[in-house]
Amino acid sequence: MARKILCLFDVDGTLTKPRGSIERELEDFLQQKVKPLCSLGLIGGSDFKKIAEQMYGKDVVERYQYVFSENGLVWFKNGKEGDRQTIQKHVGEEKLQEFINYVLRYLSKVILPVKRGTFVEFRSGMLNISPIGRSCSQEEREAFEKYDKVFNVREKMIEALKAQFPNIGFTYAIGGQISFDVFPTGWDKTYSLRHLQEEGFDEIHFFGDKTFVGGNDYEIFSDSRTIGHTVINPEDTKAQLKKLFNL
Ligand code: M1P
Repeated sequence: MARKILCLFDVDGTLTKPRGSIERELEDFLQQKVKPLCSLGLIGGSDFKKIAEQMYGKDVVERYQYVFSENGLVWFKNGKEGDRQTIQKHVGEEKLQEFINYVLRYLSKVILPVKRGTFVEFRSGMLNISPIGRSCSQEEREAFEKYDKVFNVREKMIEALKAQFPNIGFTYAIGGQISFDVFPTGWDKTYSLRHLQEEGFDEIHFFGDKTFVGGNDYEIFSDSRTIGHTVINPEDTKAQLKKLFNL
């Protein structure tokens, strides 16, 4: 009997350029060549709105059997939304506010070449914190990424948060160019696997570009329930799929 396989893809850097849209050629390849051979799933740190933008619209939930946004805290199976989890329910308002207030105080002292707006984005299952601010332009985003490689703005901030809140039970993950995600420990991308437990897959292949320790693909990539594949960009994802399925 044929093995029941799921291919689960990270979005940014794996199927698309950072915050970009998937190339039509890759989307056609996945839908026409790969989907007949296995189930397809997406797992992103971003919220659903951003994933839909990058994947040609909200009907992405019809084209991919599983769509996990915010690491699986908000998720869809065959077009239908499953139960959501929220960070405020889990952590409690008081503790959460203490944390957010510290973040804002910390950021008020950070000097950067440019600073824009939306420094804390509140999502269902996580906070996304951006020292430059999420409303920066594409050019400013790329400049910040370069600046951060030299000055480690995000890493230093994460260290400060860990020191200030040693027992809060949060995990910090740098998944993109201008921000980092903060979520309760265990709510990394492996959170999505609990929704797949009863689905009876023989193999779950995970493809991601940030599979190194500290990257937001690391936990799911190294989990014993998945077969992990490290990719360097969307072209590499396609090449590795061709090899896996002899296409
Ligand atoms: O999917 C990777 C990351 O993409 C965005 O990061 P940034 O805006 O820093 O490039 C964010 O949506 C982030 O939450 C996500 O982990």
